[in-house]
Formats: sequence, C-alpha cells, structure tokens
Amino acid sequence: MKQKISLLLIATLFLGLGALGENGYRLWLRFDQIEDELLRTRYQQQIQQIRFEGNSPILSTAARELTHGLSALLGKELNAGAEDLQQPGVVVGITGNSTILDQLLSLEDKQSLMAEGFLILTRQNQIVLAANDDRGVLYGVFHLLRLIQLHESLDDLHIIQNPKLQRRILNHWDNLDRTVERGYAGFSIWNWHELPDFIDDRYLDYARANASIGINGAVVTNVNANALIFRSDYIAKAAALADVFRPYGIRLYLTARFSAPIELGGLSTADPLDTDVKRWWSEKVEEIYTLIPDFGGFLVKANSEGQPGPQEYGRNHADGANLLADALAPHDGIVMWRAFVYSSEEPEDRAKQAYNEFVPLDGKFRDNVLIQVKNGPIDFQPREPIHPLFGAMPNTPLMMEFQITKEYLGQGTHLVGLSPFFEEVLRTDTYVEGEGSLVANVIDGSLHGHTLTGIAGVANIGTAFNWTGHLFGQADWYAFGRLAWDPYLSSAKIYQEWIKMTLTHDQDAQAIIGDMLLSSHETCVRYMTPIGLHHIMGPGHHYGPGPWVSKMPRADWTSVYYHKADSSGLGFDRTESGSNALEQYRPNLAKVYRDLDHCPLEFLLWFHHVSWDHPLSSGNTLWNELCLQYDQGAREVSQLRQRWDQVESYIDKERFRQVAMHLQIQEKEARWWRDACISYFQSFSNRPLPRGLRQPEHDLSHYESLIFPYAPGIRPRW
Ligand code: BDP
Repeated sequence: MKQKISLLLIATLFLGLGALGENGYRLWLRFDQIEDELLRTRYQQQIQQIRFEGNSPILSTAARELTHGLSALLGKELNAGAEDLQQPGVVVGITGNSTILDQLLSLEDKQSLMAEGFLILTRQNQIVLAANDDRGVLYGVFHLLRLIQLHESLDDLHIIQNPKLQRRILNHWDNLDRTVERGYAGFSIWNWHELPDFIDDRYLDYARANASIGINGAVVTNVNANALIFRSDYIAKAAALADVFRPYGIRLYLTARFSAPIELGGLSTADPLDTDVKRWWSEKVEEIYTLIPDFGGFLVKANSEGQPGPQEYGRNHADGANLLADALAPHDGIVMWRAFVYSSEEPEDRAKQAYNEFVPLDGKFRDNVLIQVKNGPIDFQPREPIHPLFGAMPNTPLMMEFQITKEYLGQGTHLVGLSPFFEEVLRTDTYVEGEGSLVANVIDGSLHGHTLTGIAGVANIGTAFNWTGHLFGQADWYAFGRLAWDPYLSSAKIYQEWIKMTLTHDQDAQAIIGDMLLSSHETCVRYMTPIGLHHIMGPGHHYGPGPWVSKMPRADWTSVYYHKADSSGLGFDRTESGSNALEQYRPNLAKVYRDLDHCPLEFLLWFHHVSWDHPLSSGNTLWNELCLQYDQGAREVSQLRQRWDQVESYIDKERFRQVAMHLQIQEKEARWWRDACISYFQSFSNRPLPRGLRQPEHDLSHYESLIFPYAPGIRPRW
C-alpha cells in the first residue's frame, strides 16, 4: 500500500512538473539567466548598480521591471536605489526632474526627445536612460532589457527612439459573455462577471506584455458593440481594468453602440443632432471619466453589417463621429470611427463603398476624430491591395487597422507570419503627393501634417495558456507592437528579435525559423487565394475553402460574387470595363494594376477577369498558373514542417511539439484548400491539370458537402 502511495506521489509530481514545463505563457519576456558566462560577466561589470530618479506609478513599474529583469538576466540581485554614481551602472529618469540627468545630458540630447520617446546613452561610466515623460522611461527600460535579451553590446550606446505613431492600440473583439468574435485562442481574458472585485493576474501580465512592445491602448470590447458596457456597474468593471493598465501606460478605450441612448437611456432616438441624445452622451462620458480619468475614448462601427448608425436618421458619418467627439473633447478623449462600412443596399462592387462614403466627408470631422481604415478595401483577405482611402482624405487623420487574429489566414492552426504582409501594406506607394507617398507616411501624419496618429490591431489573444493558441501567433502580436512603434522596421529584424527572446539563441535555428516566418504568408496566399483571388472561404465561420458559396442573404457575402468564374475565365473586373474601382487610386498607382499584361500577378484576379488560356508573365496560362500555385503552396507547407523538424534540438519539447502538431494540421488543410479549389475551378475551366500534378483526392461534391457547425470564432447571436 505504502509503495503504491509513493508511486502515485511520484507520478503526480511528474505530471505536475510536466504541466509546469514550457507552456509559452512567458511570451518574449522570459528573462532567463544568460548562459554565456563571458557575456554575463561583461554585463555584470557594466551594470553594478541602478539609480532610479523620480516617482510615479509608471516609474515604479519601470523601476520594478528594470531591477527584476536585470537581476534575472545577469544572475545578480540589484535594486533601484544606488546612492551615488561611483560604480558603473544605469541611471534612469525623466529629464528636467533630476539634477544628475541634467549633468549627464546635453541640451541637444534632451531636444531629441519627443512624447513617449527615450534615449539610452553611454555617459562617463553610466548607461543613461532618460525620457521626457514616464511612459518614455518605461519603453526605454524594456528596450534596454531587450538589448540584453538579444545579447547585444552595451558599449558606447547611442540610442534615441521616438514612437512614430501616437495611438498604438489593440482592438479586442471580445463580447461581455467572454466569447471572442474571430477569436481562436480560447475565451476572452476579461472576466466581466467577476470584475471589478476579482482581478486576474493575467490582466497585469497582459498590460506588461503590451508595454514591453510600446502598445499604449486597448479597446476591450467588440466593435459589434453591446450597450450594456455603459451601464454603471459595467463602467465600474471597466474602471478596474483601467486601474491595472494605468501603471503600464495603457489607456482603456471602449466601443460605443450608436443606439445606446435608446437601449440604455430610454430615449426614442439616437439621432446625432438631437439635443437629448447629445446630452445623454455628454453625461455618459462624464460618468466614465469620473471613474476612468485617463479614458482613451470610443471606437465605433456604425452603419456597417447591421450595426446602428447616423444614416438611420438621414445623417452622415461625420455627424455621428462629431456627436461623440464633442462629448469626449473636454476630457481629451478621441473617437476612432471605422471606415469599414457595408451598407444595406447591395453595391455593384463592395470594394468601392468606404471610399465613396468617406471622401466627400474629408475635413468635416472634429480634431479629435481618427478614421480607422482596414488595410484593404474588402475585409482582411489573405492579400489585398491597399485601401484607396489612404491618402485620399488629406484633411482627416486616418489610422490603420490590421487584423492580427487570423480570421482569413488559417485561424488558430496555421503558421503564417503576418509581419511581411503588414510591411508590404505600409510600404506601398499611394503616389498621393507624388512618388514616395507611402501608406506609412499617411498614417504617421507626415504626408499631410497631422499630429493625431494611430494604428490598431485586432487582437489574437485569449485564455489559451500561451495567450495566442498557436505559439507563432505571439510573433504576430510582437510584430504588430514593433511596427506600431516604428512602421519602417523590417520584418527580418523584428523576427530575429522575437526568435531570440522567445525560442533560441542558436544561429542556425534562428535562420531556419526566421525564414519560415518570412515566407509563410506568401505560402498561405498560394494555397488559399493565389493570383489575387479573395473571399472564397467557408461561409460564416470563414474556415476552409468555399469557392462554391453562392446562396447567401446578400450577393456580396458569396464567393461567386468575388471570383466570377465562368467558362471563359476567372476574376473580378475592376477596370474601366468593369466596376472601375481602379479609379479610386491615384493615376500612378492605378497604372500599375490597369493593364492585364502588366498587373503584378498577386493582384491580377483582383482587378481583371482573365481568360483561362491567357498567357501570364510567368509563362503559364492562367489555368496552369492557378493549379501550379495551389500545388506549390501545399508543398511549401510540407517544407515548413520539415524545417521545423530541423530545429527540434534547439527548442524545449513542449513548445516544439505544439508547433509540430499545428504544422501537421496546416499541411492537411493546405492540401484540402488546394484540392477543393482546383476541383471547383476545373468545373469551369474544363481543362486538365498541368502535367505531373496530383489529382485532387476527392470529387468536388465531397468538398462541398463538408460543414463545420462548431468552427470557432463565429459571431454569437444574442
Ligand atoms: C469581418 C468579420 C466580422 C467583423 C467585421 C468588422 O468577419 O466578424 O465584425 O469584419 O471588422 O472581417 O467589423
């Protein structure tokens, strides 16, 4: 009996330890002691003490992070209270508030700093870390820790960084019942039922992770908004979250349901020009600021996909946005009004709607309004050309909306590094003010002289142990934050950082994983929507292929509306002979896409209806190219899997195994996409597969018959 018990005990302990193994929770903030002894000793010599100047909640966070982080990495207990600067070390604080910093820094140093920026300079025997405000100090602290995590030299430091965008925000599409629209990493981390009394440690870890990459705002509720969030008890719950975020420099924002004055306030209208409506919003905003003094403002989806909005009262988006902007202005709050509009009448081309509705309103919005524009004109497709609104509203600040959660890119199970795609969008030339008018220049305000700037990413975070479900989803969160800080950074650099901090310092392994991340978006586009195809996924849940989808309540929810396959060819004609969406771009950009024979292959079927036998720039006919791309995409996933196998010895077994299992799913699903799409399009092309290509595994009817009633992330109907 005794023996039985001890065996049981050992087994339990073993299982327990297993469960405590690497589960990915620590993200890129691992801070394990540096193994390389030479390097560790060098850092220990350079940092023998820390002196922290000043006091505020954010500065206390910064001091705690720095002392904990350095002590852990260097394997040596440090505290933030060094008396003098006898020993080499780090001296940290806000300029103007510290005589020591004033002695160590020149006027020029100080003048190089802007809001939330920081500098890290070697001065005498000290590493000087300073900013003009406490957020800047916090970001500088995480940057210094990052340098050490990356094993970079601390000799002769001369780093000055200012964020290029002001509002760097995560958008959570989280519902109050904890489901997450388009969420693939479990439930919402916000436990509204238990708030404000129970504060989950995760809220703090969340804030900390965001601060470490410079994110300074979170919209915690879904854009398909619930007015209940404005009931007093829910405002108190939101305030409790804001209290946790504040010491990490993160502002809380909420989504505003336009009809809240009716649903919650009992008014008979939500007309933005109505006096009672105006009063209701002012009082509500007042109430919010009483509990959340640094409240960021509202994000609004109006007159889109059935959401209420000003158009119901014969008003326009500017009337709606300005109503809320006026209520928020006395408190320095802002409105982020979404341009993802999608009216009740079916358009001839959905890609044109936002531009048509918003361009006439340019200059009509209040100063505290940002228009939040998705990267492309349809809807976060695997690849889209840029949204034509970028640059087309010079008198209105526009912010970028990226989707970090992979609604259309393999959801929770595909390894698809998003950074290269974000980079592709940010670097696209709009030609609005001549050559070199990049999308990044539009959103950072430099092109048209705006000071209110921002970027939003739809979060991929949930209750999963490792936050993002797929371990590599962490890299997307990380990359979003880094690009929000500096939209001109390269994906290669961002991924090297993430891999080193999260997975391994081995150079060969880094090269392999970096390559996987950099190439995987292109791979995914190949096996899902090559050559400019779009919106051909399963209906509702958007999981898996569904090019055959044709019966939906609206034509522009179907796949056939977008690919227009027929016996003559494939693709949506958006040139002059078709919907002419092309004219929404500046002539120089339109020129790139206009000519069927010169349009870049990746956008060909976005802009053109092309006949099956048309020879493409690749040397293949359209039909052959389509099949070859699908086939190549599927084969590239097998290569991704093999490459991951090569790094096995450099990664802990828990995280290695998680990724390996996901890659197996991806391999299976990439084949599914390939086979289903080739079968379907073949029913129009009536041509054989190019020589040597494997036939689809099943008949088209098999693929069409697959249904997934419980696929995750579907919008709940309440
Ligand atoms: C679409 C999603 C839908 C969102 C919508 C939006 O399918 O769930 O509500 O975008 O951005 O991509 O509002």
